[in-house]
Amino acid sequence: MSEKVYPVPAEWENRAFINDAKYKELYAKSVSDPEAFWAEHGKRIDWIKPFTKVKHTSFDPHNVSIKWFEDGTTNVSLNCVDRHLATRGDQVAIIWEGDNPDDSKKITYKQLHEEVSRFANVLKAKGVAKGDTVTIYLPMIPEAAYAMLACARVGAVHSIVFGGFSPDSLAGRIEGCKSKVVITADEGLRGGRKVPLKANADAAIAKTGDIVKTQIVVKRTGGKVAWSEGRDVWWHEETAKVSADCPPTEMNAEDPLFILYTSGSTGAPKGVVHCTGGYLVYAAMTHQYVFDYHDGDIYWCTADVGWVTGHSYIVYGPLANGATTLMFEGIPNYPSISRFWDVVDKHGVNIFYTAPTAIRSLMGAGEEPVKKTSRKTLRLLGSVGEPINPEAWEWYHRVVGEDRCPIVDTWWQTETGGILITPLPGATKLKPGSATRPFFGVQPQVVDANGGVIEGPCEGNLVIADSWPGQMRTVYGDHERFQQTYFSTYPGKYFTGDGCRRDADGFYWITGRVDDVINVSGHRMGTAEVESALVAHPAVSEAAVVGYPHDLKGQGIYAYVTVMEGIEPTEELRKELVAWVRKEIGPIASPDVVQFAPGLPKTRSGKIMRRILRKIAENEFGSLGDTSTLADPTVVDDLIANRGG
Ligand code: 6R9
Repeated sequence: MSEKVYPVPAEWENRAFINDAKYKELYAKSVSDPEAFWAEHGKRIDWIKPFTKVKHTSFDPHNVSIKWFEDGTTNVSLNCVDRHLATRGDQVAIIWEGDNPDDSKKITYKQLHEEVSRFANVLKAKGVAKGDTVTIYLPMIPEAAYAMLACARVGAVHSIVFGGFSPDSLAGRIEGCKSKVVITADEGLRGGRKVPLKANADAAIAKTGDIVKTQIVVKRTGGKVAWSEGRDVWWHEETAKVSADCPPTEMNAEDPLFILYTSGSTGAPKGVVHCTGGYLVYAAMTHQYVFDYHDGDIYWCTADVGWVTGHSYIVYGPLANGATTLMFEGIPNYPSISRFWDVVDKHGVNIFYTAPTAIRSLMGAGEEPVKKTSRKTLRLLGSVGEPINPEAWEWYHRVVGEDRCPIVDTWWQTETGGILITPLPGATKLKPGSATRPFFGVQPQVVDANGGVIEGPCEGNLVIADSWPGQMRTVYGDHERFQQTYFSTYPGKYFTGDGCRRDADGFYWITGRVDDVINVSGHRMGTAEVESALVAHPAVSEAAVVGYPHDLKGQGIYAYVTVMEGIEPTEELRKELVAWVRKEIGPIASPDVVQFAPGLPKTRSGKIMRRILRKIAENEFGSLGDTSTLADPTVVDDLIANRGG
C-alpha cells in the first residue's frame, strides 16, 4: 500500500473554511460535547419552530432510538429553495447537461421555486398527503430534483428507484412502501441509447395489484408509450393546470423525508429511512466543509439521483447551501471519452466528485483524451463509492487535477446519510487510498472479531460508537431488522459492514465489505439477491454468488450454479442465466462469471462455505484453508478444475 503523503497546499490552508488547527478544535468539541456542538450547527438550516432539544439517541440493540432536534419543525424544500429567493433568486441552482452535448439548460432558484411549487400542487391534486409515499423512477433530468423537493414540500416520503433497475425490482420497491403514485418518464437517454422507463414502470405496476392509482409521466424523448387512461397523466399537462403557489408543509425534524432501498447481506433490499432535520443539517454541513463550497462555485457530482450520493450531494446538501449544482444525464464516454472534461470546461466546474470505477475506466483510455481539455477551473476532486486504489488516485491527481487539486476520498453509506470519514481539503494531508479522518461528530472505532475495541494502529472491523444527525432512523416497516442488522453484531455500536485499517497517524483505510455485500462499480449488491434470482430459473437447483477482484468494476460477480437433474450445463444456458439475472434485477447485477458446479462445498450441517468459493474465484487455490469439515471434500477439486472467467 502506498504511503506517499501529499501535504495541504498553502493556498488551501488560507482559503478553506477549515484548516488543521480548526479541524482539531472543532472535532474535539464535537465529540466531547455533542449537545453544544450540534445545538450550534443545527442552526445552519432555517427552522419554522426552533428546536430546544438536540440529541436523544440510544444504540441499545433492543431499543435503538435516534432523534435529533426532535421538537423543531421545518421543511426541507423551504431550506433548499424558498430561503434563497431573497438573496439569490436569479442565481443558477441547477445546471442540467443532457446526454447530447447540444442539450443543456440552467435553472435559477426562482425557476426552481416555481417548478417545485407547481409539482407539489399536482401531487396534492392527486391526493398525496403528508406521510404518503411516492415512488420516483426517473432519468437524470431536472424533474427528478423537482419531484424530490415537491414531495418534501407536501410532506410526502419519496422512494427513488434507480432507472437501471428491472420491472421486478421496481415492483418490489413499490410494494414495499405502498406508493399510490409513481413518477416516471416516457424514455431515458444514456449514451445515445433509449431506456424504456415507462414500459418498465407499466410492467412493474401490473405486478403490484391495485396499489398504484396515478402514474405521472415526464415527456423526455417523445417516444411512443402505452397509456392507461385514468391512471397515467403527463407531467407537463398536470403542472399547467395548477397554481405556482404552494406553501411548504410544516414538518417535525423527525418526520421521514425519504426511503432508499439498499442491499444488505441477507434477504431483500432494506428501505433505509432518513428524516427531515438531522439529515439536512448533516448533508448541508458536510457538503460545505468537505467540498469547501464557497458562493459562486460550480459543483458537479456525477452520481445518479437513484443512489444516496445523488440525494445528499446533487440535491439536498448543495441546494440547502444555495449552491450551483450540475446534473448530468449522460455517461463518461459519450459522445467521446473526453466528455467529463468537456463538461467541466463548458460550465466552468470547480469541484468534481465521481467514483473510482469511472476513474479506472477513463484511465484505460490513456492521458490524451484528458490532456486535450483545459480543466483550468478545477480546484478540488472527490471520490466515493468504493475504495480507490492508489494507482487510480495518483492518475486522478496527476492527470485530471494536474497536481494542483486535492482529492477528498469520502467514505460513507446509504445508512449514514452523509460523509463520515474524509479529508477536509484545507486541513488534512492526503495519502492515496486512505479516507483519512472522521468528520465532526463521528466516532469511528476498530473492533476485533470478539468486539473488543482496538487502540492505535490496527486492522479490524469498522464501527461507529455514537450517533450523528444524518444517521438512518429505521428500516421502513421493520425496526427489528434495523436493530438486528446494525446494532447486534457489536452491541451498543453501529456496525458498518466494512473492514478497515488505522495507521500511526490515526488515518483510516477502508478495505471493503466484510459481509456478503459486494460492490460492483460502486453499486451495492447483496449476493443473496443474485442467488435468489438464479434459483428462480427453472434449470437451476442451487446457486452461490461471491465477489472477486475486477480491474474496472472493483469487484465482479462470480456465480457458482448447480443445474437440475437431467439439464445439460451448456454455453447457451450460461448466456441465458446471465440474461435472466439482468432481467430479474437489472444490468448492474449481471454475473461476470457463471461456473457450473456439480456440487457446492458444504459443511456437514449443509452450510455453503463461501470462504472457499471466494478463494477459488480469486484464483487463490493455495490458501483454501481447512476443507476437512466439508461433507464432500472432492467437490473442491472439481471447482478448481473447472474454474471460469
Ligand atoms: C455512499 C455510498 C456503501 C459502501 C460502504 C463501503 C463502500 C463507499 C467508500 C467506500 C472505501 C470510500 N464505500 N465509499 N469504500 N472508500 N470512499 O457509496 O453508499 O451505496 O450505500 O455503499 O460503499 O463498502 O460500506 P452505498
